Amino acid sequence: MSEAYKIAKKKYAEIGIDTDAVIEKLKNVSVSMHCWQGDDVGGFDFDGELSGGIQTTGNYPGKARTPDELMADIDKAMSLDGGAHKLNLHACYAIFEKGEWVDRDALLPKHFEKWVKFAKERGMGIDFNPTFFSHPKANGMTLASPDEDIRSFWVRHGQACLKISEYFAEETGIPTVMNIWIPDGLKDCPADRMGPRARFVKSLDEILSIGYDRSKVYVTLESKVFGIGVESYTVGSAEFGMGYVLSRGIVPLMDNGHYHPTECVSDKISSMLLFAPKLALHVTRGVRWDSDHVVILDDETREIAKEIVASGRIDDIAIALDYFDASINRVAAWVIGMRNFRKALLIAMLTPHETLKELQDKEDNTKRLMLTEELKSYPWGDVWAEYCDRCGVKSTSEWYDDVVKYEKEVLSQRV
Ligand code: RNT
Ligand code: ZN
Repeated sequence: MSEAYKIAKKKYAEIGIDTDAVIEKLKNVSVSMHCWQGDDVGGFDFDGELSGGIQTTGNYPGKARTPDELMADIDKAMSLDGGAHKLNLHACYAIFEKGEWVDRDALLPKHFEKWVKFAKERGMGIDFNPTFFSHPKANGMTLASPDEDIRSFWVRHGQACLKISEYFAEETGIPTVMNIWIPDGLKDCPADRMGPRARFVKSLDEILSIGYDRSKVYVTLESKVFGIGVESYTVGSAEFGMGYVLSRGIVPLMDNGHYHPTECVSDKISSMLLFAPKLALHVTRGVRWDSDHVVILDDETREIAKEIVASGRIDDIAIALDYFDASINRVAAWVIGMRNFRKALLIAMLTPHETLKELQDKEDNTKRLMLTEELKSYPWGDVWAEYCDRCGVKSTSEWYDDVVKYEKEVLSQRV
């Protein structure tokens, strides 16, 4: 235990915070790591461009090209972020035997056997996402399509994914979050806004109608404000998402890159928690038109973490990361984002929320503001260093040396 930690521990004890207890709590918070940062959302089932209004820019060398490469990169990244993890997969990451291939509406649990083995060996659960983009049938709308062949194809895909999600939960013994996000929308002003949304409701109902074990699979629906090429109208808007999930008893998923720039997910969490028993988050960083930059330790990231912790409902919130940057070392991108969100959670756990709440309720807003600002220079960095130590990971940028070595020995060989 470092001298610096001992001093920090004392300082936090003075405001009623037990840093040892915080460290233990933080270790157990599971962050779902998105496999798609490792290969620019490429997947293994189709060669072709990423579609659906999302885009990965950059061509930093070393992208994972095969399941084995992606698994090795995931291992490397997870080993540099102390604490519990889940693995977040997309359906397009199905692994086929040589010569075998099935379309997305025919995917089976066996196409994910290798992922299950990978997760089980590491004691992790798996989260899952049907892939309603980067596919020949995803050039226009998917679950909201006016073309019945296309719409029903995607409904079958959603149903197949529900069964695969159940398989993940059964195999790992940990519930699976299955997140539905569709890119459906229109570039220009719609003549009919209601029709596609009504079809989306119908499709979602059809997916859920096959029945599934709600204690094992949490189906979430992710809304969005717009995407590239669908600037004027997004079928799965925020109001659509909220209405659907609350009426069907499924779980809302908020991605903080999916709202107008002055809207904050941190302000939405408490409202959602008052009406939904569970909540899921995609933690990301929006920059202008892009919703998927690497998570940094900015004010909104900290505020989201604060709301999660202060709500007292952290166990009801599924935390996942969602970004993809191909312009920097992809493993480092994962690690930077994961460590930043964990730091944000740590800072939130080191905050005397009860004291601050009391001040707010007493309307002593001056003292509340003073204390909030003073806390910003409390020695959370020393607690972070101790946390990393206890998790067996490096606390400073030294972890980066590992990534540089990995780049030299592994990533740079991928040519
Ligand atoms: C897209 C959504 C969605 C995707 C992933 C790949 O805007 O955020 O969550 O990023 O499914
Ligand atoms: Zn997302």
